[in-house]
Order: sequence, then C-alpha cells, then structure tokens
Amino acid sequence: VPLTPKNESWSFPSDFWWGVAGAAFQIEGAAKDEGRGPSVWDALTRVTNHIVDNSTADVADNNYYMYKEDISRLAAQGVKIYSFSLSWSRILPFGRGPVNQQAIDHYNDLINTCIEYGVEPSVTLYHWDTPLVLQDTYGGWLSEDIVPDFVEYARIAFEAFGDRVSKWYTVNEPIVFCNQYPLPAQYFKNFTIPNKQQPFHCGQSVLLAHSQAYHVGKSILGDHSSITYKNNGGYKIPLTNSSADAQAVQRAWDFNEGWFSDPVYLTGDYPESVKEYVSGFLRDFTDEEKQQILGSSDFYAHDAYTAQFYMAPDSGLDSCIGNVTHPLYPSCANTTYTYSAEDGGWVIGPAADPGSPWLHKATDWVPAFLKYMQDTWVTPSPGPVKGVAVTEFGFAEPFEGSKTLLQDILYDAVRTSYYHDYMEAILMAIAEGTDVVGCLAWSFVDNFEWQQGYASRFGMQYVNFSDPALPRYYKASFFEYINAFKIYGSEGGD
Ligand code: GBH
Repeated sequence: VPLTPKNESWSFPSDFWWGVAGAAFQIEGAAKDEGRGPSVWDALTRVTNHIVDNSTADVADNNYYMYKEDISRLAAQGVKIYSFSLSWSRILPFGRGPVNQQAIDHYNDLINTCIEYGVEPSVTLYHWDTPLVLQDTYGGWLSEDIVPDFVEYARIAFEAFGDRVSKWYTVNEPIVFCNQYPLPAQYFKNFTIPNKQQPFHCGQSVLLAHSQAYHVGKSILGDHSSITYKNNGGYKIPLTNSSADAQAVQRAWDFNEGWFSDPVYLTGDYPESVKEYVSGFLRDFTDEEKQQILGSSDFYAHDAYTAQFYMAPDSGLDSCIGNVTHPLYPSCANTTYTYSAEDGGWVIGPAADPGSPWLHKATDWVPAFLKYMQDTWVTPSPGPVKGVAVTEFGFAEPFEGSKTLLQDILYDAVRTSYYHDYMEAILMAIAEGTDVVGCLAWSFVDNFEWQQGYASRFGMQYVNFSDPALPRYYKASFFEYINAFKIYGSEGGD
C-alpha cells in the first residue's frame, strides 16, 4: 500500500478505544484438559465433511497454554484491547451446576496477564460454543430453558472477572448461530420445531437471555462498565433504484440486524415485518419482557466486514431459512429478498471451497454503513446507547493458504489494503460526525475458521499449523492496522 500523506482534518477522539479480537473455540485448543466439557462444536467437528478439511479444534492455536506469549506479542505492538471469549463448557462443564475452578483460575491468569502487559481485557460470554449437554437436553437456544442457564453462567463470570473487565459482550452474532439451526440431522437429538421456525425460537431465547444477563451484569458491575451484544451483517445496497429493490433492502435489514436491534434499541419488540412472519408460531413478548429488552445495551456493537447488493427475488426463489445448504445463508432470511451476485468491482475473499465469497472489500461503503447504524439504532434509541463500535472487521487474503514462502505469506497485500482503507473510512465517518467509539480487528492470529477449518485464514499473524510448536509471525496487515493509530491517534507521533 503506497503511503498516503496524512489528512490533517482526521483524528481519533481521545476516548476512542481499539484492539484485536478472537474467540475461545477458534484459538484455545486444550479441548479435553483441566475439566473442560464438550461444546456443540466439538461434536460438529466430528461430523464427516461438515468441516472442509475435516479438522478439529482440539489443539487449534494452543492459546490455552500460549496466552502469555500471545498477550506479550499484542503488547509489543501497542495493542490497547484484547477481546476474547470465555468457554462456557470450560467454566461449567455440564452447562449448569458445578463450576470448574481450573477454568476460573485460567481466565483469572489470562486477565491478570493482560493487565500486567498494559492491555485491556474485554470479554464475550458466548461465541457459539454451547455446552453440548444443553443441546442434548433441551435443544440449546431452541428452548427458553437456556435463559436461566445462560444468565447464571453470566452471573458467575461477572462476579469472577468484573473487578478487572469493564467491556462485556453477552453473545456474538445471533443472526449467525440462530440461522445455523437446524444442526446436521441425526447428530443431535431431534426436536419437533419445523426448520424454518427454528431461527426465530433461537432468537427469542437470545433476546431474553441477553437482556436478563445485561441487567444482572449492571447490578454487579455498576455504571462504569459497558455491556452489549455483537450484532453483524454487511451494508445493504439496492441493486437498482427501483422501489422493489429498496423494499427488499428494508426487509433484509429487518430480518437480519433489525431482528435483534429493533427490540434492544428501539421498541422492545421485533420489526413489524418480522412480527408478522412469526405471528403463527412464536409467542409474543410480555410487556415486562419488552421493558427488560429495550435499553439492554450500552453501545451499538457491530461486526461489520463487508457490503452486499440486494434485490427483490425472482419469482419462485425458495426460502433459505433453516436451509443450511443454501450458499448464501444466512443473509437470505426469507423469500422476500436475496443478495445479488453483483460484486461492485470489489476484491472478493477467496472464492473457491474453502472460500469466503460473502466477503467483499467494500470499504468505500463503510462511512455510509456506520452512519446508517447511528441514525437507525443509536440516535433514535430511548436507551443508554452510546455510539457505534466496529467489534469485528477483517479479511481472508485470497490464495494465502496456497503460498509456501514465509515472506509471501507475511506480505498480505489485500488484507493490508483492507485495513488501510477501512481505518481511513472510520476516520472519514468520524470527521463527518458519526459517533464511532471503538474498533476491534478480527483476528490477531490465524485460527480455526469454523466450517472452513484451518484452510481460510483471517489472522494478522501467521501461524504455521504444521509445526507442533505453532509459531506466530506478524503479517504486514498487523503493522498497517497499528499505523492508523500512530498517525491519527491521540497519543500523536507520526
Ligand atoms: C465472524 O462472523 C465470526 O464472529 C468469527 O468467528 C469468524 O472467524 C469471522 O467472522 C470470519 O469469518 O459462507 O455465504 O454461508 C462474520 C459473519 C456470518 C460471515 C456467516 C460469513 C457465512 C456466509 N459471518 N457468513 S456463507
């Protein structure tokens, strides 16, 4: 990326916070150590061909044992925040009941190590790794039985770590894990809820669990803390200026972001279009529940990687709700819209299998995207919400997996230009008056990329997975990301 001259009208506000993010299942490994119980993903990684390279996360980055090295490598680059998730089934191997003290000790040491190194620890309670026993007992998020179990888990974590952690996220990307139902047939106990209704039952449990945990957390942590959940999805652009496409875009917002954001930020309840869709099979929230849900967030957290074009569907386009084989799930939430193959001339993530065809380097749309979230959910909210944070953004370098020369891997030109352009877009948004409060880059190391296994890499550090020592190396993108704060941060220094 050519050096651009500093734009004197840009700067990060002095309270802007930034760092890097990761998630327990994708990095920890130590799957059977120190009392950890299995999660649904330990089972999913055993389903033949469910993961492209049939890999597991039993070892992953071995971060459970290498966290001190990992944290010191972040500190060495001046990273301010390390955002990680806790493994629910490590802390509560049976999902509920006895607490595994070794897990508490581990996370205590991890948190203390961050503080020792001057890196702020930040916690996500749930990044998709439901304790397997809760899936088997009552269907995990499909059942409201999960609500008291999640809230108790949250209470244990707030009480154990809340004296040192002030930024908390309850759940990561409910749109994603709710659309993952149904899980592969026959591997989990069968439940009678029809496939297309499952995401909405999951979403109902999530809103109840999140909002209750929020209030429990605030009572334990007090007002200095902030608690929210991470929503996700790309910016939605109409393919043409027809009113049909504009309506399709609105339905796409409703059935994705709005599904979780309208209840929390605007009304305590779903968007009208979603309410209509679920009215035959989902119970209404009670007034008390609506009150509990509305305002249960301190800032608007969004995992904002990309943008896509949307259009009204061709006649006969089938619904993809609950249809995990659809290549575009979960962005296609019902028959009323779809996203177009139009790629806007953007660089696209690795397209083949394994691939990230959903991932467009559409950084030119980021200022509009941030403003949209601010105008739609932050400014009109009667709740305490302060500003928009980009809690994940990142890129999978095309062909990175097929490079063999270390230097070629470390010079990740596309990811580097993604971070360069994205940071400029955030600065532009701030200069235009959008209240962007912070950002977290995904991810600080290559890791277990869910169904893509180790074949798709999102790391700003390379990990050689064929070497049992799992050495880490900074890629160029890591330096580029840090550079933005060196140039435009409040600490100054070009
Ligand atoms: C994040 O989700 C996750 O939080 C993180 O764990 C993950 O490592 C990171 O993305 C990188 O992928 O292939 O068309 O079916 C981002 C939102 C939602 C984007 C699911 C990819 C699959 C689209 N992701 N989506 S498709």
